[in-house]
Amino acid sequence: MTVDYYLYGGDHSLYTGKARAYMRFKGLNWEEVTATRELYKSIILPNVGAAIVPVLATADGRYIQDTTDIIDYLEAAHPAVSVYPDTPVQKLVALMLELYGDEWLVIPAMHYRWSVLDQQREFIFLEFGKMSAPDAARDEQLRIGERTSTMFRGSVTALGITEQTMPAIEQVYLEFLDQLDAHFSQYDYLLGSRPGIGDFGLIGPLYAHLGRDPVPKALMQERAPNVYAWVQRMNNPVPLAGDFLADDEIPVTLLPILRTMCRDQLPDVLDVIRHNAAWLEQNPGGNIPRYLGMHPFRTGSASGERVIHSYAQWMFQRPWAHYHSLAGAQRLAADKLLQAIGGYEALNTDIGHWVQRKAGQLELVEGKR
Ligand SMILES: N[C@@H](CCC(=O)N[C@@H](CS)C(=O)NCC(=O)O)C(=O)O
Repeated sequence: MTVDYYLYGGDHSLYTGKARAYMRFKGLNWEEVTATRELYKSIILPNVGAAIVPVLATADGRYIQDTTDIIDYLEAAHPAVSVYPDTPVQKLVALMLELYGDEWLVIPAMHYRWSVLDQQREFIFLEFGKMSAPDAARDEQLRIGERTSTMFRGSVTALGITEQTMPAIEQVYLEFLDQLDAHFSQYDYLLGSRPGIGDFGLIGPLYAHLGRDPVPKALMQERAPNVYAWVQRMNNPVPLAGDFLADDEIPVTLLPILRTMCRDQLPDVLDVIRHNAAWLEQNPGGNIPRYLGMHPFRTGSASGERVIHSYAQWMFQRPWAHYHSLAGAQRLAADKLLQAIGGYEALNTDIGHWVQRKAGQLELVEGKR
């Protein structure tokens, strides 16, 4: 291995964009490898237990899936210039925004890829085709892309994207773009001049889909040029540069974004936790299925049904555990922020059944806090 790490992924893959931006910022000695059909068979499936990207391969033969685990593994190996703020409230906000990017902004990302497919069909199918079969002819790639994207295309309804919810999904996304644009007109990154874990969470949906697919990219360039400029900075960072704001400051420009997250996403996550707990009580010691049916959700003024994604609990446990590790003045500062954004109750909800990831599979299992 001439490099320290390989990252198997793809240009149009949401989560590859998160890991890529992180690895560039850390200035690591690594290479990105397109996850072709052959690599899915020979490397990804046998080592990860599922057909999923991105996957990090290390020089000592480890394969790590899940961008959060990839980032935490690399942070431990390369601690200089951490992407985790070390002050209490900034760390809480960064972890919450990672959760928002990873698990909620997937909704507008998938909407603006698949609901407007008639306006960007060739681009999208070609992207999928090029990844599976980089050496095939263009027509063949289009055919392959149409086939290999079927699962993603078909997941739109499960994500809650329907004729009823689409107007609200768009409205909430446009408000988000305006709010984030106002923020990035003043700051290079979410919490200062250094990208943190929250920025890496947001870049997933905001690059591969919303900042790259033709229709939403044009929308972002037109409506939120400062967000588009941040997408470019995230993809071409000055490695290891910058600082988080002094004195644990949270820019007020982030508050409306955090409020929307608490209003829309946190009720969904708390319900996921209830479903995971009920499942574990019925199936002690089992592997929690990735999807546990459908449940009601709300976004903006719309309500609908979406899949119960058991994994969301694992992501939520990160800000939750951080918050519950705080005491004294630090806890009070976090409480003040949570009260201001409507997240106090959610972060103070007890988690009866802790979950954890297990190597070689995507299904969570019950774990110890
Ligand atoms: N939480 C995972 C999500 C990865 C993920 O969903 N990757 C997509 C492509 S961007 C995929 O391969 N999905 C296939 C699947 O979920 O089965 C991470 O952070 O890596």
